Amino acid sequence: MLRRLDLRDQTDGYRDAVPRAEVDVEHALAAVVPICDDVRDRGAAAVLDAGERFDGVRPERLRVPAEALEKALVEVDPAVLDAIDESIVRLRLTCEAELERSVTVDVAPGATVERRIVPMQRVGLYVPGGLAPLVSTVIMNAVPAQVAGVPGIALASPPQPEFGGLPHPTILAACARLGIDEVYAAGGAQALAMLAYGTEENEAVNLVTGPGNIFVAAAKRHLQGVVAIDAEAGPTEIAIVADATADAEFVAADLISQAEHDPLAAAVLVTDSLELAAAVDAELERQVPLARHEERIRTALAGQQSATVLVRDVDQGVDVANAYAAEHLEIQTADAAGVAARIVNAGAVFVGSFAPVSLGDYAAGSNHVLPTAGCACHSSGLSVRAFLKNMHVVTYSEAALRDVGDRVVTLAEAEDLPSHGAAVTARLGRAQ
Ligand code: HSO
Ligand code: ZN
Repeated sequence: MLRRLDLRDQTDGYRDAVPRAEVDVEHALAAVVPICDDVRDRGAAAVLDAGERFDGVRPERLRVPAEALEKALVEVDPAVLDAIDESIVRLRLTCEAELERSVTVDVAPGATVERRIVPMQRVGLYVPGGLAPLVSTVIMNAVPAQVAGVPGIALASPPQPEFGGLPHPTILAACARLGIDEVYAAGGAQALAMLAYGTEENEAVNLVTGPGNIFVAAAKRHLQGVVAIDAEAGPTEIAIVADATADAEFVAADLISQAEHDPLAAAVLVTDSLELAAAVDAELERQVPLARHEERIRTALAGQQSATVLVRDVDQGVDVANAYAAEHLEIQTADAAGVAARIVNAGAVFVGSFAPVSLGDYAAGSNHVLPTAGCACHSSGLSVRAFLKNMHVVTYSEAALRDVGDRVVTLAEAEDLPSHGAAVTARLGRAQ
């Protein structure tokens, strides 16, 4: 099911050799820009019109009424609620530990610079509806925002025809559980534009986060500048570095788990063991027909973005994995922790046989909103940090300014900006 890519003789150039999906965000921009412009110009009506066109339903209002959130909470399966709660608790623990604190530095006597950490004031969280109601994505977006202390959190998710134009009830239940009451029934590019520009029904936000399809990614690219964005998420990816010690059944199950997301999802096995590669193939043949979303999975595994990459040894496997910079990387080798320590490019790393990616998707305590398409070489997954800004707060006494004033004047002169220096001498002159 997986094509083979033999890199055993190759010693460099892995970045170009690894399998990649061709995702043409630029092309999607052509479709997305008029939608965004329409929302900017006509507000809520444009969001509702686009929803009717793309989601097949026109809710009465964009804002989900409080009663609908309460109703979803009561109606959702208690076992789902319990799992949501556990997921929240674990992620919150991680987020609280990651929360950066403000620091004040005494630069000189009477001179301090504080690095003050402040939360974004309003953020928009996007939760796709698409092929699956991603209730876990509500948690992954909302918990870091809440731990960061963001006072205004809005969430948008597509209206669903089978639920009377509301977002999926499990998504609403998760919002209610998290205490998020500003929820909008809006999806795709129109939702992003709604959050970015604001409409008569909603106030604009400063940052939009969350995954989505190619149109959501294109909308993020277009709206960047109007709002900050976390990253342009592409189709999900799993790479597994595995040697002969790996369990083929686990490896195959994990590849299938992410292929289940999307026909464009990428599943990449990197191994130095021909025996393991063959055993994983056999396991895929056995497991894929048993999967509920068999067709989607088959398409993803057969796609050019998926492959078994043969390497000489685990060392080369590490180099290939770092070049690929997978959204999710599993290490299923002897001394998995030692191998994982050498990984520098991945959205998240899952170490050993008992940390499958789907654990991280739901309840590991890690975040599942992660950089895709090789962006893990420069970007990080969603975390509290995305919702925080740091601001230098400068406090100098008169004596402290006097102490360094000459230097300021000298540098201002050197830059031919004497009025800069004059702002200092005005103070020092008068004080004497
Ligand atoms: N693997 C996806 C997230 C997800 N999986 C949500 C299941 N639900 C991207 O990290
Ligand atoms: Zn997943």
